[in-house]
Formats: sequence, C-alpha cells, structure tokens
Amino acid sequence: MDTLASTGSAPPSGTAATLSKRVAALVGVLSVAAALGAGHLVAGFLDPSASPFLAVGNSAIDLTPTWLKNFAVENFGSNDKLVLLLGMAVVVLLFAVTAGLASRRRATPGVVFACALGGLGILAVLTRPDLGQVAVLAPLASLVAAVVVFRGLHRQAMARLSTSESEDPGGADDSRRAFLRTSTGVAVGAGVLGGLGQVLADRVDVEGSRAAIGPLKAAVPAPEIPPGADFSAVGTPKFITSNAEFYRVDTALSVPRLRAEEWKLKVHGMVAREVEFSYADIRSRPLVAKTVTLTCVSNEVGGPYISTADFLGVPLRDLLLEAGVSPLADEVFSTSSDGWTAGTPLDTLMDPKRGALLAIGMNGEPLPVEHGFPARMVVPGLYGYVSATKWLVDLEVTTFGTKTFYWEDRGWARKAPIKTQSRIDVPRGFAKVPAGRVAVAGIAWAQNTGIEKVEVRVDGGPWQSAELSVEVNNQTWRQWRTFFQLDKGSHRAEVRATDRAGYTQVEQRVDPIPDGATGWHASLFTVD
Ligand SMILES: Nc1nc2c(c(=O)[nH]1)N[C@H]1C(S)=C(S)[C@@H](COP(=O)(O)O)O[C@H]1N2
Ligand SMILES: [Mo]
Repeated sequence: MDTLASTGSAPPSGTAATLSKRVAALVGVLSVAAALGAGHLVAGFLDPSASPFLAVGNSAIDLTPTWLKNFAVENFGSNDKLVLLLGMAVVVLLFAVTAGLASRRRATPGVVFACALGGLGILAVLTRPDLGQVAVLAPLASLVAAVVVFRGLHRQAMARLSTSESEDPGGADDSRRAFLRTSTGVAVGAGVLGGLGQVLADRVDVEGSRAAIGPLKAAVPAPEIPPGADFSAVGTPKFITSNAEFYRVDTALSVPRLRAEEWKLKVHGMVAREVEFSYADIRSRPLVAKTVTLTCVSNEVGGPYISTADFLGVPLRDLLLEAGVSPLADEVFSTSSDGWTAGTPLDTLMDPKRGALLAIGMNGEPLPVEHGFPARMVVPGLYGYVSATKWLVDLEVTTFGTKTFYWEDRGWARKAPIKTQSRIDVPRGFAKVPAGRVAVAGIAWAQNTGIEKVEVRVDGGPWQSAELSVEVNNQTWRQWRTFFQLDKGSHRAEVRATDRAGYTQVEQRVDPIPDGATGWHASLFTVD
C-alpha cells in the first residue's frame, strides 16, 4: 500500500515538485510541535513526567557522563536544568527543520524522522524507573500526532505547489489559503493541547496540600541559636539559611508533586515485619527539631553547596526499630517517588547520638516542595547523595552491594562521610577592600565531629588562629573571623580547619569525585 502524500498529490507530469525550504521546514517544525503538545496532553492524564520532552530530558540527565554533569553543575549551578531544557529545545528544533528539509519532494524521510523521535520518547518512558507501562501512551500519542500531521501538512503543501503550477490562479489561492489555515490550526492546536496537559499536570495540588498542614510543633525543640553563632555582620552567611536560599541539588527536571494526604512510606526488606507510615502517622508522633548543615559532595573547594536549617521530624532509628532490622543487614536503600536512590549505612541511622531524621519540617514550615515535600531523610555527617533522599517513599533494609544506588552507579563512592572543610567568604575572590585592618572570615565544617580550630594566613605568612563563633552543635557549620593589617596591593588569604578528631585539612587539591573535594580554599583580593 502506497499512501505517501507525495504520490497522492503528484504534480503535473514532467515537473518534480519540490517544496520551498521555508515551507518544508515549517512542516517539520509544526509536526514536532503537534507531537509535543499531544504527548504533553496524554501525560497530563497519566503522569506528568511521561511527557516525552521531560522523559527524554530526565533520561538525558541519568545518562549524562559524570564529567559533563560536573561541568554543568559547576558552570550553570542551579540553572543546569534550564540550560538542559533550552539545549534540548534547540536540538529538537534543528531535528524538526532537518526532517522538513529532507522531505522537500517526498514525505517519507519526514515520516522516518517522526518515527525515530517518537521511538526515542517511547524508549525514554519505558526506561524511567518511576513510570509504569501505561505511560508509554504519551510518547505513542506524540508519534501518531507527528506522523499524521507531517503527512497531512506535506500533502497540502504539495497540493499547493501543483495548483500554483496549473493554469487556474483561483485554485492556487485556495490551496495556499488551505495550507495556511491548516498550519495555523496545527500551531494553535499544539499550544492548546500542551497547555491543557500542563493544567492536568498541575491538578495535583501540592501547594494546597502543603498549606493545609498547618503549624508543626516540636515536642523536642532545637536549642535557640545563640548570639554570636555567626559573623554575618562581616559578611559570612546567616547561621540559618532561609528556605529560599538553601542550596538545591537533585536530578528532577520537574519537581515531584506528592500530596501529604496520599503519601506513604514503606519500610521493608531484611526486617521482622514490614511497616507503612502515613503522613498523619508521622506528624502525630513527638517531633524532634535539629539544626543540621547539609553538604553536597559535588561542592568544589570554596563552593556554595552547603546550607544550614532547623529540620523537624522523627528519628529514623525509631521507624527502623519498629520494623525490626535483621542483624545481617548493613544498608538502608532509600527510594524517592521519582526513582532516585541512595544507600546509607544502617549503623549510622541506628545511632541515637547521630539522630538521623525522617524530616517533614524545615525552618518552621512543612518541607518546601523542592526540598522533598512531604518527607525526606536528613542524616548529619553524610553527603546528601548517600543520605538525604527527598520525596522519600521507600526504605529497604538490605546489605551493601545487593543493589547499587543512583550515584554509586555513576562512579561515586559507596560510603561518603562529609570531609572537614573550610571556606573564605570575605574578602571574596577579586574583591577590593580598603587598606588597614582587613577582616578575613568564613565558615568551616566537620559535621558530627566538630571544629576545633581554624587557621588563616595571608601571602604565605605565619598561620594565625581565627576567632570561632559560638558552637551550636557539632552537626552544623562553625563560623570564623580574624583580622590582618594589610598594605595596598594584591593579597592571597588561605584557610585550613582542624576538627575535634585532630585532623587538619591538607593543602593538596582533590576533585569532588569520588567522595568529596579536599584542599585549602584561597582568596585573592586587592587592598587599595
Ligand atoms: N529524590 C532525590 N533526593 C535527593 C537528590 C536527588 O537527586 N533526588 N539529591 C541528593 C543530593 S546529591 C543532595 S546534596 C541533597 C540536597 O538537598 P537539598 O536540595 O534540599 O539541598 O539531596 C539529596 N536528595
Ligand atoms: Mo549532592
């Protein structure tokens, strides 16, 4: 059966009709727009992350080689996802234009392109850990829309050509108008479908659920932050990072939307009995508040991925005790609603002094959506990628190596305690400061061990002990400041911290991968 548009609307014999580049490209672009719109609509019904564009983006994130991911995080920071989406949009646009240009005579190449793009979406959806089989309907809808629209528009464009070459000028106008009408219709339709899909995707009213929670009260409040806990007056961060300023690192292209009302946490695996907790179960327990500094393993020396908050929740230890963990187990494998995973040493979670939390509150509010609403893990002293699972839905008690977790699969260490580190916040690199007594200040951290001493030197001179801020607890950062009398010119300050275990930071720089950066932070600045 040959139903190709080009044969169905063959030009007058003798002339091989060829679409103009502009029209051909337009046919390609409109078909892809229709495909994205249709896929987004179907995904809106099924699962927003089944939208082919998002699914392909998420797969791209998971498949990105580690060096490229690090490059993206380093250079674009929290904008890395925006950059990815824009990059994908450009690639898709180029793809669409190419598909159109390849089909100036016959529709077949474009149909092949459409099938390839649809196939990519299907593959992406099928391999997402968080999507069921039905979700494949979304990229399937895209594929069908792409093929139907491409062939339809192509046929009309060809018809327009053949009539314009015929002797009937009225017919040429009619077919030009018809093509214009269809193109406009497709463009508007794609927008409407996509918009509807977005409305459907947003119908999970997560902000409503969050707002309905009301005040969360701590049975065991965190001690007040004492005066003198930070040196923000000279330019270090405030001791508590506001929720809006708290660093954010995750692989989620669209933030998971979970409602507290439907949320459940399952604890299973090597346990005496499987248990399941609802949000109401958790919040009706005595809630414990704790001030903790979270740190990302990807943080470069001097980097920004460190913040401190008051977290509120229940000890993970209690939940694990209720399930009854096997003495043979040594790992808790946690999974988020979007299929991200982490592996945490069981003994760390069972240590009452460590006080790891299933957190539902952050700085006096329910967890913000981007920080894991309704519930996440907070484990003092471990980098986030092995412990701080957001949008947590599943805890499996198991042994290390039985399954491998997200970043372990990508070359990062299986175990990752936070390394003792320090950072100079003032003077910032390349800052200009007035001559005289110059404040050098910043932060240091050695979660779960505590900071003993911070030393600073300028221009390779003698190390000078800095004044330390009032300690809040050993699971948070400690701030420091000191002063130097400096002449005009450029200067270089360096810092090194010593923790309570007696370890002093070494100068040698090591990259974040596989288990965290080391090295002294230095700041080059000018006095004038
Ligand atoms: N579901 C999920 N949880 C996650 C991640 C993620 O990608 N997905 N990233 C982890 C990493 S690497 C870090 S450093 C912390 C960051 O938590 P924050 O974004 O609240 O600062 O979350 C952890 N929890
Ligand atoms: Mo991280």
